[in-house]
Amino acid sequence: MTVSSCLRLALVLVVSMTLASCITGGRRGRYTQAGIEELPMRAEPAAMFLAGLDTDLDGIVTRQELDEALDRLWASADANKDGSVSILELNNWRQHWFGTSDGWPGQFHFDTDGNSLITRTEFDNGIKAIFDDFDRNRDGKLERSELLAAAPRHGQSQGDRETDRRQGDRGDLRGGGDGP
Ligand SMILES: [Ca+2]
Ligand SMILES: [Ca+2]
Ligand SMILES: [Ca+2]
Repeated sequence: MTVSSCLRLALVLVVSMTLASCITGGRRGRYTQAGIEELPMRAEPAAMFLAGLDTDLDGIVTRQELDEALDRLWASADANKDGSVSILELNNWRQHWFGTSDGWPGQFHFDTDGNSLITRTEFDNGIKAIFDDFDRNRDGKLERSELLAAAPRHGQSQGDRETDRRQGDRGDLRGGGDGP
């Protein structure tokens, strides 16, 4: 075997191994050459929702973009146009915008007086509270980094992680009673 054919064989092996690691590496964490695991990042449903409000596509969601979206968001939530959002309407809206009607933010995030109807004021306040929850540096803008979180570690549920993040960031214990 000549030197050049050895080199070619080595190149083929390296490419094959790289492809195999791409295929089998999955999304479960990747390892650097030093063997350090780099955890994948993920976006919560609420973060995906907020990212979709970046109307000028500059990669940053501003408080102004949020405020300008409120009318359209309300129109999409109050499906029967009776001036309030029922729990059924809310769950349909959450399913559409968040991809799920489970998890945070739930009914009582919006329905703060607990009468099973959400007024426009409650709705707007709930949307703004989602924004504020992610605006970690309180500058009225959401950069992509503020919308990301590390994926849960093995054995930690998404719900555990969301609770951890909110307790860690806000120092509060909010989250009870918001379940489906
Ligand atoms: Ca923007
Ligand atoms: Ca309604
Ligand atoms: Ca911010």
